Amino acid sequence: MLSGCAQIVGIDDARVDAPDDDTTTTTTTTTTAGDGDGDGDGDGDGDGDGDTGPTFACADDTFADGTGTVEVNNDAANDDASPSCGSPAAGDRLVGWVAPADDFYVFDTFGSNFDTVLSLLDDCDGTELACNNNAPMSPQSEIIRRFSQGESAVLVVEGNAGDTGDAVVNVSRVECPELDVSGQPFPITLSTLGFGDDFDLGCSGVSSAGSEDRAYHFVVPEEGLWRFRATSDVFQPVVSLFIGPRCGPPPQGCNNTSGDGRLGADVTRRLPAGAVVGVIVDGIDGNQGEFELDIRKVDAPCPDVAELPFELFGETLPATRVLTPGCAPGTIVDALGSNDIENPSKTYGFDFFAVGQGGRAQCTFRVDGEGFAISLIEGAACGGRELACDNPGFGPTSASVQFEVNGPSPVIPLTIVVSRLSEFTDASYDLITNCSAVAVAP
Ligand SMILES: [Ca+2]
Ligand SMILES: [Ca+2]
Ligand SMILES: [Ca+2]
Ligand SMILES: [Ca+2]
Repeated sequence: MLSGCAQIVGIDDARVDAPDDDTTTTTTTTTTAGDGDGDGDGDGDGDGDGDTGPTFACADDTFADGTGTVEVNNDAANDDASPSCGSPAAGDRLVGWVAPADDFYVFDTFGSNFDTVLSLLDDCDGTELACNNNAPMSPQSEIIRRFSQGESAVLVVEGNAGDTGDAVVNVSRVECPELDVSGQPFPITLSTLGFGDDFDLGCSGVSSAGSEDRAYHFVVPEEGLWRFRATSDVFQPVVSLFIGPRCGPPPQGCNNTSGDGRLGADVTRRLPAGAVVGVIVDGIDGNQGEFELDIRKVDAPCPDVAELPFELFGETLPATRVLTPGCAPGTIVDALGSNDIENPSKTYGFDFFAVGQGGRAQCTFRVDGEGFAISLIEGAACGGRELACDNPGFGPTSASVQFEVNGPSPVIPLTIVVSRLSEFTDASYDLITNCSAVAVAP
């Protein structure tokens, strides 16, 4: 159902704390389909279905319970609203809606028999909040947005390119992530116990199948570097961070390598204000239970080195770290074995050159020294997805990651992260970049 849900290994994640989200049992109302009377079907808000929200003077129908399905027919609809997406000047049906609780909601037209456009207005003739013509892989439309309880919207349903027919308008609460922790004071004590084994994150090649897990929403309050960290006295947490309001996208990064739940796991990324992210906390070895989730802004420059030269010799790590590679620990025990300390890392920006049509290019980034890990993150300023991470363990004296492009491609900013594995890592390292390119004449 959800794209990218191959990672979901169970279907028992049933929002045990929110039994009202089962959209299949909520009221279905049907506007007299195909009645051909324009928008004057007269049921307005006075359909006796118990909705107590505002009256939408413009609406052809309303959602009785805040979630569920409303069916409308657009064959003879008036052109009352003009969504900003799709083709203009199409007849539309307007459906009033009031949020039954603080949550993220999915508005879609799946099940309609024509090419739909869907937009949300904050009121009749109000400001457009969102607009969608086509959901991925579908001519139907889908919008996901957070609303507070009692906030309302007018859903505009119309045809794309003159299309009309029977529209099915669905509203449901986002089921994964389940809980929105935005605005909470951190750290907070949470638990994965009883919330089902839905994810096998495969973080650093370690399976988290068999351990219960839970996903949390977080809305980024201000631009900056944000750290998502979980620690536990009862299990070794795995932390995965993804962008978007619904579980499924590939993660920006994940981490599980401290080897001790007390030391925890963390992912840090630069995120824009207002970004909606999900953080999944999972376990390994079949363990689950109580943990502390800490989400906080990290005030530090990132990358440490704006432009990585092709050869750097005798590099040393700073005292602390901003980013934690997915394959290296963020927190370690000091050499005396008595204190938990931040494991240092250093970040380098690199602009991967533009590649022409038919050309291809490749770079290998290698850290020479014993006891280092290296990570490759797409995007400028420590803000993207981790694409590769190499932790060779102790013994080998180098670790490397590669990036390759088959053109055409613009310049792609990257961030390289070098981290220690422990206090016994070499004091310095060399960082060597080897690139090759095949250009094709236009
Ligand atoms: Ca219209
Ligand atoms: Ca469409
Ligand atoms: Ca779960
Ligand atoms: Ca799991």
